[in-house]
Amino acid sequence: MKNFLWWRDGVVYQIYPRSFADSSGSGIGDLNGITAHLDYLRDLGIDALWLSPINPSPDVDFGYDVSDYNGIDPKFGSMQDFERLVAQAEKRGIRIVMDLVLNHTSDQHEWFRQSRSSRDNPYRDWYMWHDPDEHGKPPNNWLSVFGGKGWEWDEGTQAYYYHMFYKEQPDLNWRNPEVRAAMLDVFRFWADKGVKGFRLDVFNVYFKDAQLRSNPFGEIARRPFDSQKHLYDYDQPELFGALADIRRVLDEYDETYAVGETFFSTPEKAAGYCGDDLLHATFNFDLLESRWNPGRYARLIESQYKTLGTHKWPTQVLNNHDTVRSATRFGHGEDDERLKVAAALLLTLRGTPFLYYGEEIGMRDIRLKRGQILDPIGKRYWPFFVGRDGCRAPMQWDASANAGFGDGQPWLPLNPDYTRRNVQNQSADAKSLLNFYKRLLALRRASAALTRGELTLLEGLPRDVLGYLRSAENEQMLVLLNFGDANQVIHLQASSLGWQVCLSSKPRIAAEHLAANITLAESEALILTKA
Ligand code: TEU
Repeated sequence: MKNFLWWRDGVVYQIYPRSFADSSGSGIGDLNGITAHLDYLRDLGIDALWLSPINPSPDVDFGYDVSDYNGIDPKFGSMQDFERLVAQAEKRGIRIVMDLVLNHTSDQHEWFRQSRSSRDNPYRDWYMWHDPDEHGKPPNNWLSVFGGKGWEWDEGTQAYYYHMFYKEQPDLNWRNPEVRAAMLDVFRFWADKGVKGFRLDVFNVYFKDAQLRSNPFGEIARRPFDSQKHLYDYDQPELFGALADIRRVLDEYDETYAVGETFFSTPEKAAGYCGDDLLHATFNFDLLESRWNPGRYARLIESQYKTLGTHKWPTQVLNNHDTVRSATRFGHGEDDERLKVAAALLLTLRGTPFLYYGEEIGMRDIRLKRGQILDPIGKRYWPFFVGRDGCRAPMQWDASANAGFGDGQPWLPLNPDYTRRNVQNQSADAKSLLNFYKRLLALRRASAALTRGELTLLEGLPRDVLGYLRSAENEQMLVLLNFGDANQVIHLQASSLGWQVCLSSKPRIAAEHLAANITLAESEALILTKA
């Protein structure tokens, strides 16, 4: 395809490094494990790998508590291993996207150790410290997302510090110019190593209200954090300046991209953070949060288009490391037919698709007993919320011991279905979900319409069917997705005759010409092209 721009036309694959492949026998996945599977990823047809954090971390939040931004955690390997991964990936046309967690550090980061050591330490103002009021209370009512108050008392210096997540994840003070400068250096450090993209963890939380005003209360919610209206602890106007600084650094490099994880924001605000001098894109979790309902998807697609306009580029996500897997949400027992429909949706909408490891083989969540839960929010909120371990189980490569993940006892239990559901079995089965993903990815890669084309929703389809047209540069693709469990007849209008089959999740002859009436099988994903 002409003018291929990787972050617009390509597909990103998220790896949770602990869980992908373990080359050392430690039970924890590592960088050399990823490098060993690069041919698999190339053959799958992806363009970039987003690695969940690989910086040194005490793992209170499994890597999302960073203790050194310019290092590699030894459990994942060395800097040489990382450089080899970047080089080997590049040879296969795969870019590396780093996950930068810049809202907070670990409490073990040297900056925070210094900061808490005394009130006059040069790093003191790098974090959000505040004196107690006359009753010994913190300055406002802000809460931690992960439970309890946002302010933690520090005995040593007799002051509070703020943490939006765990108390071991103190928030940086982005109003301090030294902090901002240090953060820009983190981007430069990794971009100099050949990293082509950055996923910014909860970037819209970097700035909090300068006056530290209390949030008003909203509706009662099970999780206390959700019962406040978050007017003051995120989405503050100063953020725009910081994003512009980040973008200026990225623009010093070639095709270097940033996608922000907008945390509990509105689609309008998320769109507002994208632009030629801001972020390239922000995540949209519409698909991930939506029910299995074509009407609902149609409305989401429409509203995405409306909020982003034609210039800002969407993202599409069905899975990530924080959410119950789509296969668990939509899968019919062992059946993967619905997952093929979901895959076709993800990979034919306008926007950059993000896959999550194991999605391509329909990995289901693992179920843990209470005592096996490792995610601290699962421990804290069980049984209302069991945490995020379920979607983080080891990748299922084959039917051998430990599913081919590695020689050591894996850090989380395997899904026992790995003896049947694995990469090796699905590679050998022409009808598998994995092979459907591969065909979709190959089709998408060759098609300007499916990547950067305009999207028009089709009207008047049966209730269970979602259909849309993608068109670009004299190429037209028609996507018909049957979400239901019964056949559906689609009447194409005379003007739209002349379509032929490009790809289907059901047995059909490629290039078969279709009549005015098309019968879609139950859970069929059908992609047609204008003959
Ligand atoms: O996630 C933001 C976040 O806190 C939610 O997605 C959260 O997981 C969900 O609300 C559960 O209730 C990012 C990371 O993706 C997540 O893994 C980190 O734990 C978090 O930030 C803190 O860095």
